[in-house]
Amino acid sequence: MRLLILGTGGMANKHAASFKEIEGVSVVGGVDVVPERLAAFCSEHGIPNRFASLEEALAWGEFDAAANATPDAVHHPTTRQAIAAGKHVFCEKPLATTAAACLNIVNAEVASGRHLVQVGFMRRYDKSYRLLKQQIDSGNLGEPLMVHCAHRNPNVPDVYGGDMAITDSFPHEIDVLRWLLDDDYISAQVIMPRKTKHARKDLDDPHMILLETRKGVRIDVEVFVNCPYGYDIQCQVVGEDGIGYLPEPMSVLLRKDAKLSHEILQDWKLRFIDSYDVELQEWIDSVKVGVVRGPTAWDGYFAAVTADACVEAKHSGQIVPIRIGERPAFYAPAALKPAA
Ligand code: ISE
Repeated sequence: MRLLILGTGGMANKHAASFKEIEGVSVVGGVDVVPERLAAFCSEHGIPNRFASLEEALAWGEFDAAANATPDAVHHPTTRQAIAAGKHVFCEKPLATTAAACLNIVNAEVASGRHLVQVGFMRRYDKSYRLLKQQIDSGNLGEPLMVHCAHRNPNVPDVYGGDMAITDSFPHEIDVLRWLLDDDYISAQVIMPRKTKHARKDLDDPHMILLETRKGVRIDVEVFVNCPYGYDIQCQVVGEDGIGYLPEPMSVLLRKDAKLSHEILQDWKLRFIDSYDVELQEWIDSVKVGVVRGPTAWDGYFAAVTADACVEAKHSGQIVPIRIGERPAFYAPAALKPAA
Protein backbone atom coordinates (compact mmCIF):
# COMPACT_ATOMS: atom_id res chain seq x y z
CA MET A 1 0.00 0.00 0.00
CA ARG A 2 1.34 3.41 -1.00
CA LEU A 3 0.93 6.07 1.67
CA LEU A 4 1.17 9.81 1.83
CA ILE A 5 1.96 11.65 5.06
CA LEU A 6 0.52 15.12 5.47
CA GLY A 7 2.53 17.28 7.88
CA THR A 8 6.04 16.94 9.27
CA GLY A 9 5.60 17.55 13.01
CA GLY A 10 5.71 15.24 16.04
CA MET A 11 2.84 12.94 15.04
CA ALA A 12 3.96 12.82 11.39
CA ASN A 13 7.38 11.61 12.54
CA LYS A 14 5.80 9.12 14.91
CA HIS A 15 3.60 7.74 12.12
CA ALA A 16 6.44 7.62 9.59
CA ALA A 17 8.45 5.53 12.08
CA SER A 18 5.47 3.20 12.72
CA PHE A 19 4.78 2.66 9.01
CA LYS A 20 8.35 1.38 8.54
CA GLU A 21 7.45 -1.53 10.82
CA ILE A 22 4.31 -2.50 8.91
CA GLU A 23 4.68 -5.09 6.19
CA GLY A 24 3.44 -4.32 2.70
CA VAL A 25 3.35 -0.57 3.27
CA SER A 26 5.57 2.18 1.92
CA VAL A 27 5.38 5.90 2.45
CA VAL A 28 5.73 7.25 -1.07
CA GLY A 29 5.18 10.95 -0.45
CA GLY A 30 5.31 13.75 2.10
CA VAL A 31 3.38 17.03 2.10
CA ASP A 32 4.28 20.27 3.86
CA VAL A 33 4.11 23.95 2.96
CA VAL A 34 7.65 24.62 4.22
CA PRO A 35 10.14 23.10 1.73
CA GLU A 36 13.10 22.89 4.14
CA ARG A 37 11.02 21.16 6.78
CA LEU A 38 9.67 18.75 4.20
CA ALA A 39 13.13 17.99 2.80
CA ALA A 40 14.46 17.18 6.28
CA PHE A 41 11.43 14.99 7.06
CA CYS A 42 11.59 13.09 3.78
CA SER A 43 15.32 12.48 3.94
CA GLU A 44 15.07 11.33 7.59
CA HIS A 45 12.42 8.76 6.67
CA GLY A 46 13.57 7.88 3.14
CA ILE A 47 10.40 9.26 1.51
CA PRO A 48 10.95 9.71 -2.26
CA ASN A 49 8.36 12.34 -3.30
CA ARG A 50 7.68 15.79 -1.87
CA PHE A 51 4.62 17.99 -2.35
CA ALA A 52 3.85 21.52 -1.22
CA SER A 53 0.14 20.77 -0.94
CA LEU A 54 -2.34 17.94 -1.00
CA GLU A 55 -3.68 19.29 -4.33
CA GLU A 56 -0.23 18.72 -5.83
CA ALA A 57 -0.08 15.18 -4.43
CA LEU A 58 -3.60 14.43 -5.71
CA ALA A 59 -2.67 15.67 -9.18
CA TRP A 60 0.21 13.18 -9.09
CA GLY A 61 -2.15 10.57 -7.68
CA GLU A 62 0.30 7.67 -7.11
CA PHE A 63 -0.83 6.83 -3.57
CA ASP A 64 -3.63 4.81 -1.98
CA ALA A 65 -4.26 6.44 1.38
CA ALA A 66 -3.09 9.37 3.50
CA ALA A 67 -2.19 9.93 7.14
CA ASN A 68 -3.19 13.45 8.11
CA ALA A 69 -0.91 14.87 10.79
CA THR A 70 -1.17 18.51 9.76
CA PRO A 71 -1.86 21.26 12.35
CA ASP A 72 -5.40 20.96 13.78
CA ALA A 73 -6.81 23.84 11.72
CA VAL A 74 -5.72 22.14 8.50
CA HIS A 75 -7.46 18.81 9.26
CA HIS A 76 -10.80 19.96 7.86
CA PRO A 77 -9.81 21.19 4.39
CA THR A 78 -7.35 18.36 3.76
CA THR A 79 -9.67 15.59 4.96
CA ARG A 80 -12.43 17.03 2.74
CA GLN A 81 -10.05 16.99 -0.23
CA ALA A 82 -9.08 13.39 0.44
CA ILE A 83 -12.75 12.35 0.60
CA ALA A 84 -13.50 14.22 -2.63
CA ALA A 85 -10.66 12.31 -4.29
CA GLY A 86 -11.94 8.96 -2.91
CA LYS A 87 -8.80 8.38 -0.80
CA HIS A 88 -8.79 6.72 2.61
CA VAL A 89 -7.57 9.15 5.25
CA PHE A 90 -6.40 8.61 8.79
CA CYS A 91 -6.88 11.98 10.49
CA GLU A 92 -5.22 12.82 13.79
CA LYS A 93 -7.53 14.07 16.52
CA PRO A 94 -9.33 16.46 16.54
CA LEU A 95 -11.13 15.69 13.29
CA ALA A 96 -11.59 19.47 12.93
CA THR A 97 -11.45 22.44 15.27
CA THR A 98 -15.20 23.14 15.27
CA ALA A 99 -18.25 20.89 15.46
CA ALA A 100 -19.58 22.54 12.27
CA ALA A 101 -16.43 21.59 10.37
CA CYS A 102 -16.63 18.01 11.72
CA LEU A 103 -20.23 17.80 10.55
CA ASN A 104 -19.10 19.01 7.15
CA ILE A 105 -16.70 16.08 6.96
CA VAL A 106 -19.43 13.68 8.11
CA ASN A 107 -21.79 14.99 5.42
CA ALA A 108 -19.13 14.78 2.72
CA GLU A 109 -18.29 11.21 3.66
CA VAL A 110 -21.94 10.14 3.76
CA ALA A 111 -22.50 11.82 0.38
CA SER A 112 -19.50 9.97 -1.06
CA GLY A 113 -21.17 6.70 -0.06
CA ARG A 114 -17.81 5.28 1.07
CA HIS A 115 -16.27 4.88 4.53
CA LEU A 116 -12.99 6.67 4.08
CA VAL A 117 -12.18 8.49 7.32
CA GLN A 118 -10.68 7.18 10.54
CA VAL A 119 -9.89 9.50 13.47
CA GLY A 120 -6.74 9.13 15.57
CA PHE A 121 -8.25 8.38 18.96
CA MET A 122 -5.51 5.96 19.94
CA ARG A 123 -6.73 5.00 23.39
CA ARG A 124 -9.12 2.45 21.86
CA TYR A 125 -5.97 0.54 20.84
CA ASP A 126 -4.31 0.66 24.25
CA LYS A 127 -4.01 -2.76 25.83
CA SER A 128 -5.10 -1.61 29.26
CA TYR A 129 -8.31 0.02 27.95
CA ARG A 130 -9.01 -3.11 25.89
CA LEU A 131 -8.70 -5.27 29.00
CA LEU A 132 -11.09 -3.00 30.89
CA LYS A 133 -13.55 -3.10 27.99
CA GLN A 134 -13.46 -6.91 27.98
CA GLN A 135 -14.54 -6.87 31.64
CA ILE A 136 -17.45 -4.55 30.85
CA ASP A 137 -18.53 -6.36 27.68
CA SER A 138 -18.38 -9.78 29.35
CA GLY A 139 -20.88 -8.56 31.95
CA ASN A 140 -18.42 -9.35 34.74
CA LEU A 141 -18.96 -5.94 36.38
CA GLY A 142 -22.71 -5.95 35.86
CA GLU A 143 -24.23 -2.83 34.31
CA PRO A 144 -21.89 0.18 34.65
CA LEU A 145 -23.31 2.84 36.98
CA MET A 146 -20.51 5.36 37.45
CA VAL A 147 -17.07 6.07 36.01
CA HIS A 148 -14.34 8.02 37.83
CA CYS A 149 -11.43 9.25 35.72
CA ALA A 150 -8.37 11.44 35.96
CA HIS A 151 -6.30 12.93 33.13
CA ARG A 152 -3.16 14.36 34.70
CA ASN A 153 -0.24 15.95 32.87
CA PRO A 154 2.89 17.10 34.72
CA ASN A 155 2.92 20.36 32.75
CA VAL A 156 1.78 21.82 29.45
CA PRO A 157 3.55 23.96 26.83
CA ASP A 158 2.94 27.72 26.59
CA VAL A 159 0.77 27.24 23.49
CA TYR A 160 -1.67 25.28 25.67
CA GLY A 161 -4.11 27.98 26.70
CA GLY A 162 -7.78 28.97 26.86
CA ASP A 163 -10.06 25.95 27.21
CA MET A 164 -7.57 23.41 25.85
CA ALA A 165 -8.05 21.23 28.93
CA ILE A 166 -11.50 20.60 27.43
CA THR A 167 -10.77 20.87 23.71
CA ASP A 168 -7.33 19.22 23.56
CA SER A 169 -6.87 16.87 26.55
CA PHE A 170 -10.40 15.83 27.49
CA PRO A 171 -11.46 14.61 23.98
CA HIS A 172 -9.50 11.41 24.67
CA GLU A 173 -11.82 10.62 27.59
CA ILE A 174 -14.83 11.72 25.53
CA ASP A 175 -14.04 9.15 22.87
CA VAL A 176 -12.69 6.29 24.93
CA LEU A 177 -15.52 6.37 27.49
CA ARG A 178 -18.24 6.31 24.78
CA TRP A 179 -16.44 3.31 23.30
CA LEU A 180 -15.91 1.60 26.66
CA LEU A 181 -19.54 1.98 27.69
CA ASP A 182 -21.09 1.72 24.21
CA ASP A 183 -23.20 4.71 25.17
CA ASP A 184 -23.63 8.39 24.22
CA TYR A 185 -23.68 11.55 26.34
CA ILE A 186 -26.75 13.66 27.00
CA SER A 187 -25.45 16.41 29.30
CA ALA A 188 -22.31 18.06 30.62
CA GLN A 189 -21.40 20.11 33.63
CA VAL A 190 -18.02 21.61 34.54
CA ILE A 191 -16.99 22.51 38.07
CA MET A 192 -13.93 24.62 38.65
CA PRO A 193 -12.07 23.76 41.85
CA ARG A 194 -9.63 26.13 43.47
CA LYS A 195 -6.79 26.87 41.04
CA THR A 196 -3.38 25.25 41.53
CA LYS A 197 -0.38 27.48 42.24
CA HIS A 198 1.52 25.50 39.56
CA ALA A 199 -0.61 26.78 36.65
CA ARG A 200 0.28 29.83 34.57
CA LYS A 201 -1.75 32.91 35.56
CA ASP A 202 -3.79 32.79 32.34
CA LEU A 203 -4.64 29.07 32.56
CA ASP A 204 -7.53 27.52 34.50
CA ASP A 205 -6.42 24.29 36.15
CA PRO A 206 -7.75 21.83 37.29
CA HIS A 207 -11.23 21.14 35.84
CA MET A 208 -13.80 18.67 37.06
CA ILE A 209 -16.06 17.54 34.22
CA LEU A 210 -19.29 15.63 34.73
CA LEU A 211 -21.09 13.77 31.96
CA GLU A 212 -24.38 11.92 31.93
CA THR A 213 -25.04 9.17 29.40
CA ARG A 214 -28.21 8.03 27.65
CA LYS A 215 -28.27 4.87 29.77
CA GLY A 216 -27.94 6.97 32.96
CA VAL A 217 -24.26 6.37 33.75
CA ARG A 218 -22.63 9.28 35.61
CA ILE A 219 -19.03 10.09 34.75
CA ASP A 220 -16.61 12.41 36.52
CA VAL A 221 -13.28 13.34 34.98
CA GLU A 222 -10.59 15.38 36.66
CA VAL A 223 -8.41 17.14 34.08
CA PHE A 224 -5.34 18.45 35.90
CA VAL A 225 -2.53 19.53 33.60
CA ASN A 226 -0.05 20.93 36.13
CA CYS A 227 0.06 17.88 38.33
CA PRO A 228 3.67 17.86 39.53
CA TYR A 229 4.12 14.10 40.00
CA GLY A 230 3.69 13.01 36.38
CA TYR A 231 1.49 11.88 33.49
CA ASP A 232 -1.22 9.71 34.92
CA ILE A 233 -4.40 8.39 33.33
CA GLN A 234 -6.90 6.79 35.68
CA CYS A 235 -10.23 5.17 34.97
CA GLN A 236 -12.43 3.25 37.35
CA VAL A 237 -15.72 1.75 36.20
CA VAL A 238 -18.21 1.08 38.97
CA GLY A 239 -20.66 -1.62 37.96
CA GLU A 240 -23.57 -3.23 39.76
CA ASP A 241 -21.52 -6.34 40.52
CA GLY A 242 -17.94 -5.14 40.66
CA ILE A 243 -15.44 -2.37 39.99
CA GLY A 244 -12.94 -2.42 37.13
CA TYR A 245 -9.74 -0.36 37.27
CA LEU A 246 -7.68 0.61 34.24
CA PRO A 247 -4.39 -1.32 34.65
CA GLU A 248 -1.35 0.77 35.52
CA PRO A 249 1.42 0.96 32.87
CA MET A 250 3.90 -1.83 33.48
CA SER A 251 6.96 -0.84 35.51
CA VAL A 252 9.36 -2.54 37.89
CA LEU A 253 8.43 -2.48 41.55
CA LEU A 254 11.42 -1.16 43.49
CA ARG A 255 12.47 -1.66 47.07
CA LYS A 256 15.06 1.06 47.59
CA ASP A 257 16.00 3.83 50.02
CA ALA A 258 13.44 2.64 52.54
CA LYS A 259 10.66 2.92 49.92
CA LEU A 260 8.53 0.55 47.88
CA SER A 261 7.89 2.33 44.56
CA HIS A 262 6.90 2.29 40.90
CA GLU A 263 8.07 4.84 38.37
CA ILE A 264 5.39 7.21 37.03
CA LEU A 265 5.65 8.29 33.37
CA GLN A 266 6.25 11.96 32.58
CA ASP A 267 5.40 12.11 28.88
CA TRP A 268 2.01 11.31 27.34
CA LYS A 269 3.61 9.99 24.16
CA LEU A 270 5.29 7.23 26.16
CA ARG A 271 2.08 6.20 27.93
CA PHE A 272 0.36 5.40 24.64
CA ILE A 273 3.38 4.58 22.49
CA ASP A 274 2.30 1.00 21.76
CA SER A 275 -1.28 1.95 21.00
CA TYR A 276 -0.17 4.22 18.12
CA ASP A 277 1.47 1.24 16.42
CA VAL A 278 -1.56 -1.02 16.93
CA GLU A 279 -3.83 1.78 15.69
CA LEU A 280 -1.90 2.24 12.44
CA GLN A 281 -1.53 -1.50 11.84
CA GLU A 282 -5.30 -1.96 12.26
CA TRP A 283 -6.01 1.07 10.05
CA ILE A 284 -3.84 -0.39 7.28
CA ASP A 285 -5.54 -3.78 7.64
CA SER A 286 -8.95 -2.08 7.37
CA VAL A 287 -8.02 0.04 4.37
CA LYS A 288 -6.79 -3.06 2.55
CA VAL A 289 -10.32 -4.43 2.69
CA GLY A 290 -11.98 -1.03 2.25
CA VAL A 291 -13.45 -0.82 5.76
CA VAL A 292 -13.22 1.60 8.69
CA ARG A 293 -13.19 -0.35 11.96
CA GLY A 294 -11.73 2.37 14.18
CA PRO A 295 -13.13 5.72 15.32
CA THR A 296 -15.22 7.20 12.51
CA ALA A 297 -15.88 10.77 11.40
CA TRP A 298 -19.13 10.49 13.39
CA ASP A 299 -17.06 9.77 16.52
CA GLY A 300 -14.90 12.79 15.71
CA TYR A 301 -18.05 14.92 15.36
CA PHE A 302 -19.49 13.56 18.62
CA ALA A 303 -16.26 14.47 20.44
CA ALA A 304 -16.43 18.02 19.09
CA VAL A 305 -20.09 18.51 20.06
CA THR A 306 -19.39 17.17 23.56
CA ALA A 307 -16.34 19.40 23.99
CA ASP A 308 -18.38 22.44 22.88
CA ALA A 309 -21.07 21.61 25.44
CA CYS A 310 -18.39 21.33 28.14
CA VAL A 311 -16.90 24.70 27.20
CA GLU A 312 -20.38 26.25 27.39
CA ALA A 313 -21.02 24.51 30.71
CA LYS A 314 -17.76 25.82 32.12
CA HIS A 315 -18.49 29.42 31.18
CA SER A 316 -22.19 29.41 32.04
CA GLY A 317 -21.94 27.30 35.19
CA GLN A 318 -25.02 25.42 33.92
CA ILE A 319 -25.74 21.79 33.06
CA VAL A 320 -25.70 21.85 29.26
CA PRO A 321 -27.65 19.31 27.21
CA ILE A 322 -25.69 17.51 24.50
CA ARG A 323 -27.93 17.43 21.44
CA ILE A 324 -26.52 15.69 18.44
CA GLY A 325 -29.36 13.81 16.82
CA GLU A 326 -29.38 10.18 15.80
CA ARG A 327 -26.30 8.62 14.33
CA PRO A 328 -26.79 8.27 10.55
CA ALA A 329 -27.40 4.66 9.49
CA PHE A 330 -24.22 5.06 7.41
CA TYR A 331 -22.21 4.84 10.68
CA ALA A 332 -24.10 1.96 12.28
CA PRO A 333 -21.61 -0.87 12.97
CA ALA A 334 -23.37 -3.16 10.52
CA ALA A 335 -22.95 -0.55 7.78
CA LEU A 336 -19.16 -0.37 8.17
CA LYS A 337 -18.53 -2.85 5.42
CA PRO A 338 -16.13 -2.96 2.46
CA ALA A 339 -16.02 0.33 0.59
CA ALA A 340 -13.54 -0.39 -2.17
C1 ISE B 1 -2.22 16.13 24.03
O1 ISE B 1 -2.59 16.92 22.94
C2 ISE B 1 -2.66 14.75 23.80
O2 ISE B 1 -3.26 14.40 22.81
C3 ISE B 1 -2.37 13.82 24.91
O3 ISE B 1 -2.77 12.51 24.64
C4 ISE B 1 -3.07 14.33 26.13
O4 ISE B 1 -2.89 13.49 27.23
C5 ISE B 1 -2.58 15.72 26.48
O5 ISE B 1 -3.25 16.18 27.62
C6 ISE B 1 -2.86 16.65 25.30
O6 ISE B 1 -2.37 17.91 25.59
